[in-house]
Amino acid sequence: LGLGSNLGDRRRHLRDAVENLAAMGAVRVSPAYETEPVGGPPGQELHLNIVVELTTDLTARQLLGVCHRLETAAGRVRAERWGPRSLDVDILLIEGLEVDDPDLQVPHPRMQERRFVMAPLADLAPELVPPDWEDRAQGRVNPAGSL
Ligand code: X6L
Ligand code: MG
Ligand code: MG
Repeated sequence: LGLGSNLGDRRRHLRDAVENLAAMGAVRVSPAYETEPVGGPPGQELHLNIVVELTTDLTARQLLGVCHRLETAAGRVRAERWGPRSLDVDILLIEGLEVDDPDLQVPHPRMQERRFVMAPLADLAPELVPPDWEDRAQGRVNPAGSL
């Protein structure tokens, strides 16, 4: 899972989400990165991004529901597309599964273009990132310690 926040108490939103995910299964959490906004309207605050590995019996659909519930719990309001958000939780990869539905694509089709995804993913699961990912990813990121 890729998690990000650029509104309000970013660390708090990410920590609360990880705590809730830990009730769904075993979690491993990447270091945090402070990241330049990619896409979306100009003038946004920096994001705090992490990647979380969750070992769970949930289906992909159930997991998507959990992601949306966590966003709502963090007070996320749907305003402009790709605008500031208190919490974003995206499914990146599910071991042994591919999904290509309109509302759910796994693996996430654009994850390799985003440094804010690939940097924490490379820390957490280096076997999952291609050796040349740094050449293709966009957006500056800076290590921001652990959550
Ligand atoms: C052209 C058109 C090039 C659109 C890029 C890239 C759009 C990424 C949306 C794009 C384009 C996104 C985060 C973020 C967002 C985040 C950081 C998105 C969705 N979420 N930037 N931008 N961290 N640093 O979590 O990823 S909006
Ligand atoms: Mg996202
Ligand atoms: Mg999302």
